[in-house]
Amino acid sequence: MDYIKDKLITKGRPQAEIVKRIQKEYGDSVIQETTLGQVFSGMKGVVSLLTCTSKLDPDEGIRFRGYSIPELREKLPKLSEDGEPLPEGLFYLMLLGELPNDEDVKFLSDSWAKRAQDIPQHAFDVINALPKSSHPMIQFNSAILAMSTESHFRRAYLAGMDKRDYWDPMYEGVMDLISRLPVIAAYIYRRVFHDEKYIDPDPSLDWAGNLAHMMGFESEEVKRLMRLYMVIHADHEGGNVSAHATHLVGSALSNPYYSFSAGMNGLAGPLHGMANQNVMHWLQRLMDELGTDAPTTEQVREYAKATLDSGRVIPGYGHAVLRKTDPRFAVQLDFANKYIPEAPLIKLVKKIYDVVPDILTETGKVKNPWPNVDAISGSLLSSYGITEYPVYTMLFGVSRALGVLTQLIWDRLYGLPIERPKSQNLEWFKDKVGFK
Ligand code: AMX
Repeated sequence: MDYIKDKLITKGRPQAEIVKRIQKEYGDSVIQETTLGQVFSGMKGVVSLLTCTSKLDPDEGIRFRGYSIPELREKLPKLSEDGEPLPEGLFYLMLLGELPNDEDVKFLSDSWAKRAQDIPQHAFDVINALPKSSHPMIQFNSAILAMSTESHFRRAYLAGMDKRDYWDPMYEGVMDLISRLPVIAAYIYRRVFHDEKYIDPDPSLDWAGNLAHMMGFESEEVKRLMRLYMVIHADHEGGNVSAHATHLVGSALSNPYYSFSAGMNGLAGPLHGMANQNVMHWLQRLMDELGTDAPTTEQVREYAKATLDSGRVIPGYGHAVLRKTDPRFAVQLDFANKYIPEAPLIKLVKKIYDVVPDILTETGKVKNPWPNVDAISGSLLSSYGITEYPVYTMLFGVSRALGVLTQLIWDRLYGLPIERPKSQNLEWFKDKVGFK
């Protein structure tokens, strides 16, 4: 019996009623004015989405259902005292809005391990049909789309389902999809980088620990890192590209596989999730050009300036919302300082942190000169032996599923309609502001 599902509908029904009532009774209330600048800068700050899983404060960073990352590290269940929180616990928190206990987390670990056993063979065939040289995100997303043949939602919709029940097959599909992503990701990793020497899942392991195991990493240290990585990348409010794309496509009642695939296409962009891979290329080029992994401050400054002068961005720095150092960067730095302070890549990350914010500030246009999550995540993975940069965004994607797919269930619980903002041509904007 899936008691989580029972809890979800018990909490979800009254919330859905509020959504319906607030729209009916307060639908004409003005909540915000929008400037042309906001529209032309990518709708920054325009409140237009209803999201319950997490909230991003520009100065403080992300909170998941009210809990900051340091609080989650303290309050979510772990496997051992010095371990990191289990992503299963974060999923439970985002889904139900309450902290889980050890049994809740164990229930999810077991349930996901079981659901992961039924991946259709054609998902692997689709991966195998692609050249190994194709980016892991191409292989990952192709497999996600291929698995949509299994969609509960699609079947139930075709059979004729009551609107109020949409959340139910959505929940089932989301649980299947989340459970299967680590298997798919590890398969791609072993296919591309380890001569197709695949490793079977171990159903006794937790979700993130199993991912490390299937990738070929058996040490508790790597499993601990994987749990941290999976927790901190899970969600970042509703308006970021991967979350918004998943939500938008889901609003057409596309099944969770189609919806999540849309999100992953967005995550693969260099300004979003692909930044973690690009940071590594940027660091690698720096080390290659200078012939050292310990450059001087002056050398880093020159290298960063040359990047800006050639019209490129410094990957891993800046953010559309954040205006301070990303707490997801800070927690990884804290982890690295605790366990691997002498790792050359970590020392390099710190040197760059000392130098780059000032250089970005000097440009006079970068709104946030501070590091984001991607400035360190690849260096951390690499220092632990996961040295293949192209898989970093895929690992980000496995984690991001937790948040955006939880929200997708809530979208259907809330009964949200198809999304359809208004667009206008340039003439309209010119007229509107009296452009001369
Ligand atoms: N290096 C150089 N220039 C930067 C910069 C950076 N790291 N961050 C911002 N800028 C530039 C912008 O390109 C823009 O230049 P323009 O006016 O000539 O077009 C100007 O500064 C103003 O941009 P902004 O308002 O500060 O940022 P934004 O909201 O438009 O973009 C982001 C945000 C993250 C795309 C941008 O900071 C960036 O490109 N960073 C590098 C890529 C990166 O790390 N992305 C990962 C973000 C986190 C994630 O999603 N995983």
